[in-house]
Amino acid sequence: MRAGTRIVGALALLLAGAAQAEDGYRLWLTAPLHQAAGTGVAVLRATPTLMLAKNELATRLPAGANVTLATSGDAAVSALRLPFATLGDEGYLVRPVTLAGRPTLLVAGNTDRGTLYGALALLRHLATGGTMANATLTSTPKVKLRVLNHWDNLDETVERGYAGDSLWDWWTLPDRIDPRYTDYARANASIGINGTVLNNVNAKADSLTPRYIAKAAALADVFRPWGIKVYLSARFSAPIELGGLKTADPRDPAVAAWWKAKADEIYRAIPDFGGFLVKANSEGQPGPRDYGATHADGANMLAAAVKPHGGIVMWRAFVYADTDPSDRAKQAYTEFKPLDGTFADNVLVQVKNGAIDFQPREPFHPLFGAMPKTPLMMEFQITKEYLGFATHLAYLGPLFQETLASKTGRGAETVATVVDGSSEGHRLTGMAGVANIGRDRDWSGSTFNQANWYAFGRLAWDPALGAEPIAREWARQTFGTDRRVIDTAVTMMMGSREAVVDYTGALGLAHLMATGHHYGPGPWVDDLKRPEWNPVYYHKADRNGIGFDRTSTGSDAVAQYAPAIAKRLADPRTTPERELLWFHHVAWDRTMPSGRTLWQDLVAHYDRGVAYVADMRRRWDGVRDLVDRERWEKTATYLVVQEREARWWRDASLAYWMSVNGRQLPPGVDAPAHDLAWYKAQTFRYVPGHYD
Ligand code: BDP
Repeated sequence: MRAGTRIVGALALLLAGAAQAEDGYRLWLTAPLHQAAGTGVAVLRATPTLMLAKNELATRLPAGANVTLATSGDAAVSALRLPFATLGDEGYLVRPVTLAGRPTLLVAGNTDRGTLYGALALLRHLATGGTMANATLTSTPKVKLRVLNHWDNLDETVERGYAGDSLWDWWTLPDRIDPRYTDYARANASIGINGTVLNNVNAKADSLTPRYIAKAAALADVFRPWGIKVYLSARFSAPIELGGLKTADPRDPAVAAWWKAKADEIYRAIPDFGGFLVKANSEGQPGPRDYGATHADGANMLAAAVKPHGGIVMWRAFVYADTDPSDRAKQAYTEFKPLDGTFADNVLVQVKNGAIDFQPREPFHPLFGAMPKTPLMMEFQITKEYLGFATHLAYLGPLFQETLASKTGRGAETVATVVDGSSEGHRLTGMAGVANIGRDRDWSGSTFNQANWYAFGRLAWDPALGAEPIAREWARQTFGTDRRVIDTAVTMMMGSREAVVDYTGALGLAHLMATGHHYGPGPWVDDLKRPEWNPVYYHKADRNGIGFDRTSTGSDAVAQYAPAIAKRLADPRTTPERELLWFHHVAWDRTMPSGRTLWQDLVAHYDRGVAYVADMRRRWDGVRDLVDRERWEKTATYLVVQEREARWWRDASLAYWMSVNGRQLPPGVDAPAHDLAWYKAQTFRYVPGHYD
C-alpha cells in the first residue's frame, strides 16, 4: 500500500471514530478531553474535593465554558436563594445564574461532595447529548450508603472474581499508591458510589491488624476527596485470633472492650472510617450464635464500638444452617424477622435480593417489608457468579430493577421504598453491590460487564431510574455518538439477562449449576453433603413433574410474604409464570398460558435463550466497523464463547430432564449434541474465582 493511501485510510478510520485505541481502561469516561480549551472554571474555595471537581471540568468542558463551583454556604451563592434545602449533603444543582454581575453556570451542593457530584453529572449530561445551554440539573441521592463489596482476599485473589487479581496490591501498600486507585475512585464518584468494603466477607482477622489498617488507611486517603469512605469486613472471632481472648461472645464485656479498642485504633488511622460489614454464622463463619447469642447481640456490640466515631455496621442476613432441615429459602426470615426492633440505630441488616443466592432470577427476598423497624440494606451481586462469569454478556439492570420494583404486598410499598427508607421513614439506608472489579485492564473482564458496575451505582443513587435509560446513558458514554452502535448495544443488553435465565433454566428454576466453582450446568448433582447444596434439592424433578412446592402443602415459604402476595403465590394460576417452579411442583403436562405443556414451554425457553445469544452475535457483527478494534474483538470472541456455553447449558439440561421425565423433545427441536453421561463427565479445575 502506498503511504498516501495508508494516510487516507487512517484518516477515514479516525473520522469513523474507530481508530482511537481503546482498551476499556477508561470505562464509561471516554468523552474527549479538551486539554487546550483552558475553560473558565472558577472555584470559590480551594478544598481538595472542589479542586478535583475543577480538574475534571477543566479538561472536559468545551471551549468557552464558564462554570463556577461553590457550596450553598458561600455568601455569593446563598444570596441567590436557590432550592438547596432539599439537596441534603450529597445532592447538587446546576443552574445558569449571575454571580458578581457575571453570567455563569453554577454547580453547587450543600457540601463539597454534593458539588463534585454536580460537576460529574454535568459531564455526564454533556457526554450523553446535553449542551451547556440546557444544563439545568438537580438531583439528590435517594439512598444514603451506596457501597461496593469487594470479595477480595489478602493474597490478592478475588472470591467470585472474574476480572483478574484484586485491585488492591496489599503487598506494596501503603508505600505504593497505584494510580489505578485514583481512577477507581473517579469512576465510582461519577456514578455516585460513596463507600467501599475492601475485603472479603469471608474475612481474615489479619485485616484488623495494625499492618493492614495502615494499608486500608492509605486507600482511604486516596478515596476521601472523591467522597468515598472505606469499610472493612470484620471476622467475628478476631478477639480470639488477634486479642488472645478465650471467647468472642458478644455479651462478654472483655470482648466488647476489645472491639471498642480496635475501633478506636482504626479511627485513629482512618478518621472517617465507615464501619464494619459482617458475615456471621453463615457458611462456616464464626458468629454470635456460636455462643447462643443472637445476631442482634453481635451487631449491637460492634455498633457500640463504632458509634462514638459515627460508624455503622452492615450485618448480613445471608444465613442458613446445616442443623436446620427447613427450606433454605425460609431460614434468613425465620432467624431475622423476630429480631426486628432490637438492632441499634447504627445497624443495617444487609439482605440479598433473593432468598437463595444471586440466581439469574429469584423472587424478592421476603424480609423486605417484614422488618419495618430495621433499616434493610439491599445486596446485589454485580460479579456474575451464576450468570456466566465475565465472558457472558448479561446486563443486570433489568434484574436489579425487577427486584426493586417488586411490590411487597403492603399497600404501595415496593422493595425500593423499603430500601430507600421512604416506607418507614428510615434515614439510614443503603445498597451494596458485590463488585466485579479486578486488575484486568478493562477492570471488569469485559466492556459490557462495566455496564453492570455502572447500573448498580446509578440505581443506588435513584432506585427508580429505569434499566433501559441507564443502558443508553452508559452506551452513549462508552461507545461515543454513533446511534447505530448505541442502539445495537442497548438492544443486545436489554434482553441479555432474560436470555441467561432461558438457557440456564427458566420458569422459576434455580441453583442448577455445577458444584463449587458454579461454572456450567449440573442439575443432576445429588451427592453433596448438605441437602441444600444439591441442585436436585431445588428442582425436585421426577417422572411426573418439576418444581419446589413452597405452598402450605410444601415448605410454606409463601407464608413469609405479606398476605396479599402470599395468597397470589399459593396458587399456580396466580403465580407469575416466571416464578412458577420456584413456588410450585407442577406436572410436566400442565397446560401453560401459551397453550403448550410445561415441558414444551421449558424446551422453548432453552431454545429462545440460545437464539438470543446467536442474535447478539449477528447484531455485534453489524457494528464491526463502528467500534474500536480491541473492544469489538473481545466482545465478539466472548459472544462466541457464550453461544457455545448457552448451547451446553441447554443440551445438558434437556438431556437430564429427559432422563427424569422420559419424554421426547417436541418435533423439530434439536437433540442434545451428546448423551447425558458426557455432560456429567465434564470436570473443570482452576476455574477463576473459586478457591478451595
Ligand atoms: C455465595 C458465594 C460465596 C459467598 C457467599 C456469600 O458462592 O462465595 O461467600 O455467597 O455471599 O454466593 O457470603
